[in-house]
Amino acid sequence: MTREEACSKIGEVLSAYFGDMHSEYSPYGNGHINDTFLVVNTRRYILQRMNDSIFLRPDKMMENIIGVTEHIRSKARARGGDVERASLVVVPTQSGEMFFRDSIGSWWRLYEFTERTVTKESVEDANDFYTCAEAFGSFQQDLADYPAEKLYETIKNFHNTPWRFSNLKKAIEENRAGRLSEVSDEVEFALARENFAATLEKAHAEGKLPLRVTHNDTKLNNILFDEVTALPVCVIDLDTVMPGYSVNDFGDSIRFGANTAVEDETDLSKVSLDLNLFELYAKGFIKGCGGRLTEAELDLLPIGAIMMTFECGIRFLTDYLEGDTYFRTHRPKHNLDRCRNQFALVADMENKLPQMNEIIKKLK
Ligand code: ADP
Ligand code: GN1
Ligand code: MG
Repeated sequence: MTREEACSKIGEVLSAYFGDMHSEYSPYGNGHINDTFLVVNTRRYILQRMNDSIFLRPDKMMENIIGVTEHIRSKARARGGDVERASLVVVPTQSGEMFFRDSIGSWWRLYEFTERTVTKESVEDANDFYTCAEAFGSFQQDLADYPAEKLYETIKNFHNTPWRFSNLKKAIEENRAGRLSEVSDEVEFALARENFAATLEKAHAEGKLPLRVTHNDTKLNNILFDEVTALPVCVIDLDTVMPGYSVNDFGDSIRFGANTAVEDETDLSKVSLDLNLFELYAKGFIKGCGGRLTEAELDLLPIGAIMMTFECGIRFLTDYLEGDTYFRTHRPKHNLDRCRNQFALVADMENKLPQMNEIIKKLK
């Protein structure tokens, strides 16, 4: 089923939530995974079709989200924060369900639109990146006492880089979309880093890197900023909240926000790691984590940045080889462009590893 077909029962969905009330709706945002719509009637909502080829149990995912959002709201209440906007608010259907399954089997959920907020697709003001870091750090902090055993693993092995690596190898062998000959440089780049791919899993196995409840998708556009104060209001996109490594939450933000180019920029001379943004983010994240990061986690922050960039690059390459079935693409070779971009960033980060280490040493 195409995405258009999967979304074809949207009228039925709106009836389940709003009965006969007339609603306007239009596609919204720049997410690569779910189908997001802005719905407007007496107020605004975010309606999403959950991607059930990626999230195999949307019902269990919604249980995670309800647990996590309640937990975050209780933390905001305790510190006298903006409770209403502190986390996503799931809106039930008229019959009281926390999600809706339409007649062709698509899974939907509705959130209140978090008003007076904006999303940023790139760092326009360096201070936004600092406050974003603090927000992702304190998000992790807020969930430090969340019972991890209650969390359903929405995507198995999500940030298990050696597992991602083996998927790439399988995609190379199968060459399902017949594109292998186009990507020999990228394949060579990836295969040369097989040992590196295991660094964090190895540190974890040796007891050096703890599992924590983490966000796992810490892109800048997964934070809502107040449109007046420009301060972060809410961390969104909670689909992948699962046990993970703090350094990956750090790393994924660096990958996306400290790149001097956007994720799919094709002029690779524009791609590089902005060390000033790296330093600002590190400062904010360490502060947001409230002194909880261990010495080993602090030392591995720069590796987390390279790892998330490398992993994302191999995921884009794998998807390209498999015929673009995972990430939403907007043009031919989009996944290949993204892969090249991420690998260029990895190469620059490898050169700048000594400087990244110096920065962390200074901040510890
Ligand atoms: P995806 O998993 O596809 O990335 P997201 O949940 O991140 O989907 O949503 C996509 C975009 O929709 C976000 O980047 C943000 O701009 C917007 N968005 C999502 N939830 C809300 C909300 N509650 N209020 C306002 N905007 C939202
Ligand atoms: C996806 O959903 P979105 O667009 O925030 C992906 C991330 C990738 C990112 C690359 C569930 O994030 O893992 O890092 O694209 N999310 C999922 O931009 O796979
Ligand atoms: Mg998102």
